[in-house]
Amino acid sequence: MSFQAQILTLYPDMFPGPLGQSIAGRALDEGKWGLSTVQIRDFATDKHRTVDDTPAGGGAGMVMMCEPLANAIDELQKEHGQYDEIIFVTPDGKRFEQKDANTLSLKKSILIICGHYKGIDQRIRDLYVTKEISIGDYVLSGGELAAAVIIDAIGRIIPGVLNDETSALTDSFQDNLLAPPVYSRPAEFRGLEVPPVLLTGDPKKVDAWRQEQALERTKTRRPDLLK
Ligand code: 6GU
Repeated sequence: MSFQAQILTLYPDMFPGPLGQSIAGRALDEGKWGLSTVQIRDFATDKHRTVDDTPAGGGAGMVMMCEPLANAIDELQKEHGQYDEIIFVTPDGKRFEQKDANTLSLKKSILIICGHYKGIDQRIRDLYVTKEISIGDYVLSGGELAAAVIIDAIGRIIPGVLNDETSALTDSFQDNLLAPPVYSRPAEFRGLEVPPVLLTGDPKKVDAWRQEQALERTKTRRPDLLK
């Protein structure tokens, strides 16, 4: 198996969720990549299985404690060996982009830590975490959806997962351009025609049109990508 993701979470039932469907889901069923979850609470040390505590210095909210997370990671690394990356998903992480998905798709094994409440004790970040990733400038109630987004973006570009091998290379963002518009049949629908160049059967002309449209779309919608 080329890629293994393990997720440390308080909500393992959120997985595989959407990752069990569609292209990535089929590849998961076929064993082309792997996904497993570990319940952080199983590594709590008291009889109430406590995983959070009040913030040092006071203030609102709760913080995920060191011990359950450290015990979980230690145990997993003992069983599994070192991970290529230990990722903490957090709104204060580095913004996730296509190139990060590309890089991560080449790894053999990653562990993703999903936080809740006000976050996790900084010492877990200092001691274990190799990458901190945010999926955008908004706050989710926990890291699980962010982890699913990241894994979906990775899963679909793992070699052998897409049936059309070249398809991932023509996605939006792969060359810092948005994808051009696409059409299928019929040639006319409610008065709107498929651009005639797409019906010429001339691949050079089609490519040139797509390139031009991609550039045009990027200029109007995402000029920041062209800088
Ligand atoms: Cl990675 N986690 C949470 N909780 N919220 C987010 C996020 C991550 N990325 C953007 N918002």
